[in-house]
Amino acid sequence: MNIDLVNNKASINDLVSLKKETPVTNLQPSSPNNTFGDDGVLAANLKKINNSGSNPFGSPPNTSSDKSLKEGVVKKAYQSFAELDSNRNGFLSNKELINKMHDPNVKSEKAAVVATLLTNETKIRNLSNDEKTIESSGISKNDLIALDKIEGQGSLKEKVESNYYNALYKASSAKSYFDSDGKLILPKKASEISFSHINQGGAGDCYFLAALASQAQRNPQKILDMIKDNKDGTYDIKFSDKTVKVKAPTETEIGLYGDGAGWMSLIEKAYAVYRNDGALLKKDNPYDKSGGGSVVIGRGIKELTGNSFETNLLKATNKNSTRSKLIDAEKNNKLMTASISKHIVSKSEFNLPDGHVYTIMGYDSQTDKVKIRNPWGHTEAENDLGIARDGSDDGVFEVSIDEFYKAFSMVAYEKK
Ligand SMILES: [Ca+2]
Ligand SMILES: [Ca+2]
Ligand SMILES: [Ca+2]
Repeated sequence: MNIDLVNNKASINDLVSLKKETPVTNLQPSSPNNTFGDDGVLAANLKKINNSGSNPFGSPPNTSSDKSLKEGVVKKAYQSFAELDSNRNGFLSNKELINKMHDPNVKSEKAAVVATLLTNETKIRNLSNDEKTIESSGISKNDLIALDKIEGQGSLKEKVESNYYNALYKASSAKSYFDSDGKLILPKKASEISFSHINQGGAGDCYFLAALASQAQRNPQKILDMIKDNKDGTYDIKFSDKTVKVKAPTETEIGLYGDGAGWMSLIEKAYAVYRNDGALLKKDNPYDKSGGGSVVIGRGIKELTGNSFETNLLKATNKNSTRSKLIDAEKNNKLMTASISKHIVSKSEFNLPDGHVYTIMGYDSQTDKVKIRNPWGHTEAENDLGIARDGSDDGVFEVSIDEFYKAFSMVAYEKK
């Protein structure tokens, strides 16, 4: 891959390969008690301080000049600073960035800057000591200057750069989701909906998207039926027990979260609002509330269909019983998902991401193989060389029933 970061030039091919090489980490909070995600309680407390909106110093921090900044992502962020700092206090707070995320007029490179700063906000704001106590007010210009000076492989700056190009690639692709008037293009018939439109991004909603892909494969009409265009820029999205109203996803949201088609990003956005509405502690960014991972494997099935589900721990289920349940589910168009929750933060057999939920696409009794799809839309069973065994890293892959038992932990079947 040849990305000229100095002159900030990258071809679409480079961006495609970068996107593939740098998947957003989707590992889920592993403990059922950890309702708020990894840093939930601390983040909530920090947010309270943050939202008070004032700089404890009362004035913006002193800033050295940006002349030393190299051409690149950090400089772009620096140059957007005044525009992003809505209250002009010298700090880009989480809330300011989230407001920009919701703004449909923030597009392309600016959307990618907002997405990147949101992803790395906590780490960047700690780079320069601008505040008397903790660095809670947000990202300062000095933080960005400090970030620009960091070099090296695996460094925060490198991560920021890869996040930026990933978000820019996705935001650029998202232009095709809208017509020339800027209106979201939605499928008119079920045949225009495909599971391959679902690529998970930075939200921890694998269990929902895995079920959504199952629905897209088995009952695409049900997905069409979920969406009502109110013709006023809002959409009603119907889940099994509640309908939520949302605006079309913005380029920043698509840069950060799921992509692949407009309908997919719209439903994911609605799902974030749906989850956040019922949350104990509401977040400014509803997408933050979607975590839960492999411990809530069947949840997406229920939220989409209204039907309950059966979960089987593979270790405690014999293979013939699993075979017949897979056959029955496929025959009766029941949604199916499978989870890996073995080592949680490492990888499972065949290098499959752990702490993650997948779609079961089907079972072939002739070959005794289970067909699976990773909701990321990439990263699948690999050979010893780390290459997709079927030669195409599109997230869809087959495993023998023995391999299925080795790699996966649990299966959820819709009950109907
Ligand atoms: Ca500010
Ligand atoms: Ca700081
Ligand atoms: Ca494949």
